[in-house]
Amino acid sequence: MQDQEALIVVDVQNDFCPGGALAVAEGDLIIPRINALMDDFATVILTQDWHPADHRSFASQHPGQAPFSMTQMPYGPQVLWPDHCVQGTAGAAFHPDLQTEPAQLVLRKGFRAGIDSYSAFFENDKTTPTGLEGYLRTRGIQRLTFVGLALDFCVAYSALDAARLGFQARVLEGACRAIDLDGSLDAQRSAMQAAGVAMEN
Ligand code: VGL
Ligand code: ZN
Repeated sequence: MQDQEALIVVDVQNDFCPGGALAVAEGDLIIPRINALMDDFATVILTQDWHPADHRSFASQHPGQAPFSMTQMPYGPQVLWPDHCVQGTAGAAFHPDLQTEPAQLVLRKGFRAGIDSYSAFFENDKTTPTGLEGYLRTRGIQRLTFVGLALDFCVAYSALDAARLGFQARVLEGACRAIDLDGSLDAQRSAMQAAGVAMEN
């Protein structure tokens, strides 16, 4: 593939795979396909969810509130998650089967205690940038293919931001798996379609 294309592999980390703290069903099954896809792209980017132990998206930081319940943050509604992807822990490491050598950039996100970051482009306030847009633009990369975990959270938020920023965005659903919380999968699929994200298998 050409220089203007990149494969963005979202959060294929131990905590999002079976046995992990925020396991996504079949999260590990997508890894062989993702590894094979890497051969087709001149640029491979990995994202890594990377939270401090006291991250405000953790239900453990909100006494009395259960994991998967909703709370209000200064920047809007936020799902409260089980503690996951804590910086430096085994859960935050990439799954051992994921090929990491082809990656030219590893982008960490969610490292500020007070704000979550589903998207690879912006934190959940939708304004604080991660720097990925600048990286892609300065390299002349315009077409993005997204795969990874979870389809209805970090993959969807990233693809939606990509489309909003004017990138040509594509999601390979067969190389993703979803959390599917209260209809989030259907809602995010519709949102991506409406935004012009190409949904392929
Ligand atoms: C994710 C929930 C919390 C994801 C990350 O990678 O989709 N979901 N943190
Ligand atoms: Zn997270």
